[in-house]
Amino acid sequence: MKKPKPFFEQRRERRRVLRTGVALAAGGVLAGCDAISNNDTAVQVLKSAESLNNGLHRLLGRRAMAQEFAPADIAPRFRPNGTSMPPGETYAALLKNGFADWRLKVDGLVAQPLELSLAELRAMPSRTQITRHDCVEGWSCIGQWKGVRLSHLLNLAQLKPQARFVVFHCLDRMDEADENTLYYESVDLDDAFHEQTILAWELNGNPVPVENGAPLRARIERQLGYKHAKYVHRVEAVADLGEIAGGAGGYWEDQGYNWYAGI
Ligand SMILES: Nc1nc2c(c(=O)[nH]1)N[C@H]1C(S)=C(S)[C@@H](COP(=O)(O)O)O[C@H]1N2
Ligand SMILES: [Mo]
Repeated sequence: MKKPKPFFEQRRERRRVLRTGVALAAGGVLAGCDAISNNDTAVQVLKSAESLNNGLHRLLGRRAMAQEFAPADIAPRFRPNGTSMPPGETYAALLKNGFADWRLKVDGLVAQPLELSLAELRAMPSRTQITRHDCVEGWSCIGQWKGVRLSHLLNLAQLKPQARFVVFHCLDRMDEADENTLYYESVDLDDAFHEQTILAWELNGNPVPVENGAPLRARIERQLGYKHAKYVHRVEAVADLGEIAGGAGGYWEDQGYNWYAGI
């Protein structure tokens, strides 16, 4: 059996844990949450701070991190799937001038709607992560993504209390002949505020290629591939999903896929 640690050492350790918990609670930061989830004291501290920080409440839900990989694991080419070039004039025009006229809207149930250029998004604090993408069709691919945390945008826009989901509206039509088949996706606030949920503008050190969702695509690392909306141009906060398109919360969900595709 292991010898118990002297009392002063235990106390020092406990103080350190408490401090970490308080810092996390104050900042609403999730880094290292995996490590603290096993610690009752830290979890207690986090819980007591809920009333102070509403955003943190949601983080206590499904906050475990997806595995991150080393640069050596990055695939030479990130295999594209689904749309690889959105059809139509609108996207062609945006692409032609390097997305200078492109804007991301953040609206719906928010107090402060946002409209942001690519340059403005790039100037925001960013997160870089090397993760594995898992498609339901049975393939995986590892890539490095850089972008703004969705939580950062939602905090700027200030979600209204009724907001329960975040919808990603995309620029690509799935059926070229049918105007009403725009790709879209949605997540709940657990995934929206997850540390690794980002809107990425960079893949493997370069601007996101057209085939992978230029200029901006979602990374929802705890979910299967089809949740990772490409060509995102609008983020909408809603109370329920029933009014949007087929009502199931996403293009593939409207065709029968599961809305919750957690991995
Ligand atoms: N807008 C849009 N997003 C999309 C798709 C799509 O066709 N259009 N395909 C989805 C599927 S099924 C997968 S596996 C991934 C593929 O991303 P990739 O092309 O970067 O590999 O994007 C997802 N997001
Ligand atoms: Mo997929």
